[in-house]
Amino acid sequence: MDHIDQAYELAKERYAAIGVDTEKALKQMGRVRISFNAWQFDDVRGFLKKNSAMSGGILSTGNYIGAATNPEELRQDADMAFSLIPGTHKLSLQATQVDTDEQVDLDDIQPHHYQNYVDWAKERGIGLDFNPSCYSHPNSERGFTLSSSDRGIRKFWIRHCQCSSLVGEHFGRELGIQAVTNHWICDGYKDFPADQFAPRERLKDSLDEIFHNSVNQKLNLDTLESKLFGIGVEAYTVGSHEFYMMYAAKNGRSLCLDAGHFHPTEEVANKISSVMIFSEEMALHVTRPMRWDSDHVVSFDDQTQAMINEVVRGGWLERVHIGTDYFDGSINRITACVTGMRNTLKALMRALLEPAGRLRELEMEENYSERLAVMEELKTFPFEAVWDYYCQVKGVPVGLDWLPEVKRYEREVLSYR
Ligand code: RNT
Ligand code: ZN
Repeated sequence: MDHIDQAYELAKERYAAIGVDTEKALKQMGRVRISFNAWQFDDVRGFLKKNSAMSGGILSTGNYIGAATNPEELRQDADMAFSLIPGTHKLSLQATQVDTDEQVDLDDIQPHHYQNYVDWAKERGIGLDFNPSCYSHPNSERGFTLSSSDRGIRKFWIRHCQCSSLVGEHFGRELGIQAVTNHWICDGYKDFPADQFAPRERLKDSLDEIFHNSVNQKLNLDTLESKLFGIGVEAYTVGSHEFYMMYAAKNGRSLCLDAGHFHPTEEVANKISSVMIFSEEMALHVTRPMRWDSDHVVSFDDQTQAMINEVVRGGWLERVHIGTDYFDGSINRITACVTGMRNTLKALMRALLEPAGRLRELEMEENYSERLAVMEELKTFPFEAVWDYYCQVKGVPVGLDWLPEVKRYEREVLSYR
């Protein structure tokens, strides 16, 4: 027995003593797919046109070598990164990451423009998610897309979102893994508006049109992502949390909660149960907001842990679609992917190792003293031995052993781009 097995056996006993079955947790772990945001690999640029300027409040900063400049490079990077992450996951694509020689604009994207990704994913058992890209385009330059006062612009983005859901549906059907198509728009005002109502009314009408002939939600779940503020839209964002919450409730749609899209002291973890009482499914964007919606690489931090804990405690691993959403161009982008994904999975591992039943009993008995004591003690339980063992069983490097692989890839591949 090597030391990883030994450490695992000891940890298994420690957990068994508080009523936690580590073997069961490992099995559950293996069934969960986390959706990685492909836009970490290309700095949210996409492949529609060369050197397009970024607008719409999302911007990846930094100029570390090796950003993916075409779909092949992107898939190569994803292959590299996924080989260092335990389990089989999903890749979430932006509409701008088209893979075609055809001249195509966003209002005319078709499933076949993404077929190479489907073939790639199928071979590997990977799932695919999709995102309309309502930003960095001449039709978003004036700051409004689905809520624009210009009927032509609105129409363009309505068609884009309709096409996007169809691409998602194609992914779901082809891969046999439900896709999530997440709709987010950048619309808003830098300074205080005189009319907060009209843009929201237009957004509502646009959404009604998009979902009029809704795609099969079992194949593709459409989610709506709110936001509080962004660069250039500090005063007013059309698609606010309240707006989408009401829209989703009234129309039977699903929400996506992004950890960076609320007041910095608000806790997204605290919102999940409220949504899940009324909604069959929802999505999460796991990210790290530093002082604002900065989209830093996911850290193994309290906010992430709290969100994942909620999903596990509620028993919603099948109904809450967990995805990452961050972009950092100042470091090796493979390192960014692996670190953020492994951190999300560590949080999942730790959440699955909670003595959930016991904690709930204590709560029912109003024994809050013991609840606190147990929760605090758990923080130093040997979860890491179970995690290491999981990595070993899944055939990926344990601990920091994945770093030399990324260095080699940087030397042999990224440095030639
Ligand atoms: C932006 C949203 C959205 C984007 C991606 C690129 O604030 O979080 O999810 O990050 O669509
Ligand atoms: Zn997001």
